[in-house]
Amino acid sequence: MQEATEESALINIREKVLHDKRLTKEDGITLINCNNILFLGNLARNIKNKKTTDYVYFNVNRHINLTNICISRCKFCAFSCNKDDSDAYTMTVDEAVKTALESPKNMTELHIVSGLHPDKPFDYYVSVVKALKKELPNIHIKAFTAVEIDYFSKISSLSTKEVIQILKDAGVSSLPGGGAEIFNTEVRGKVCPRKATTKEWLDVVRTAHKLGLKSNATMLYGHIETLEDRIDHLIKVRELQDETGGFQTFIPLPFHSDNTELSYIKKPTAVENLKMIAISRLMLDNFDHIKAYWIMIGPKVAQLSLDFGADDIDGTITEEKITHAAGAQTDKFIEKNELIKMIKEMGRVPVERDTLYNVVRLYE
Ligand code: V47
Repeated sequence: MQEATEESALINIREKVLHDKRLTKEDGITLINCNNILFLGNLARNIKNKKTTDYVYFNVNRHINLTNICISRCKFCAFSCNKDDSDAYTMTVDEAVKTALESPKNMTELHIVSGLHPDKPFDYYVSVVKALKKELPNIHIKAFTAVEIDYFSKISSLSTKEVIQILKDAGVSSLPGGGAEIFNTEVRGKVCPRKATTKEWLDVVRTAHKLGLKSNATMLYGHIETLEDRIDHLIKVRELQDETGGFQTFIPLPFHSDNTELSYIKKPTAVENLKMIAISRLMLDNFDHIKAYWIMIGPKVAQLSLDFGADDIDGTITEEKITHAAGAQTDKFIEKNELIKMIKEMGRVPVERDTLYNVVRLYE
């Protein structure tokens, strides 16, 4: 009886999706409890194909983490440390520029996120951006999560709007999607009590979008949140996208627990990761792009996810620290040709993009 009810709920969901009707929270809960991953994959792939045809996007980018010293010390984070820890580091402006210059040929994007440093003033971050822009004027700087911007506002006594405007004038052209974690207040209070609240994260992003900066959104899943929390998170992101239209891509991030305070929790499985990609695609009907972050789900599952609704596999990265501190077994860097091969093997057309999804080159 229960099976028959579930089946009719899934048929109803399929009809809605195929007729471009928005899914409700209840639909989301049905999907996340559904173990028929081929059903989820088919439906999500259908939407991906409608939105971005055979194209699968990637870029040539480099991650830079200016400091790992962080006052937030979230329970899920293995990257952050205290000022007096032996592996603590903070780059000078010159070191940040030197790191950026050690980048792959034809790089189009620098992705910069850092810890919430107890002493560095907001001016330091502005100086880094200005120096990078001076040395690499054609590179798109995607920098600072909503959490960092909220923190800059608190340490500088400027409004978040002023902070964003100053960063934009210095050379920041979009925001990455990190720091969203999980929006459920109780869970957020347990895993990251000292960082921007859900409201603060959403407010900063809203302000950035209003100031003309695009951004991404993420969700960290597979820790202590419930399946319902995940669906609620997707709906909050969807509501803000209805309001601003400023999000480019959504990236579900599976929790890696090594060296964290939650190290007893096992990493989500491949099936769970594929399911989260598909459900993100189905719930986020107002997003053009869903990213399969190969660093966190692994290149093999990232490749499969192209049949589960993803249309972006991120970039070459060059040097990844956050997930590797938490036990990621993937490489820290991938060659562009490898990304192209992964996409082609799935019968798709690799599209090298810039951060704003302008086509740099098609590999047909
Ligand atoms: O904000 C931290 C998450 C995020 C762990 O915008 C962890 O294009 C798993 O946001 N296990 C940083 N995840 C990564 C990020 C990102 C990555 C790629 C592309 C983009 C984009 C954004 O990683 C953090 C946090 O949510 N995180 N610790 C961990 N142990």
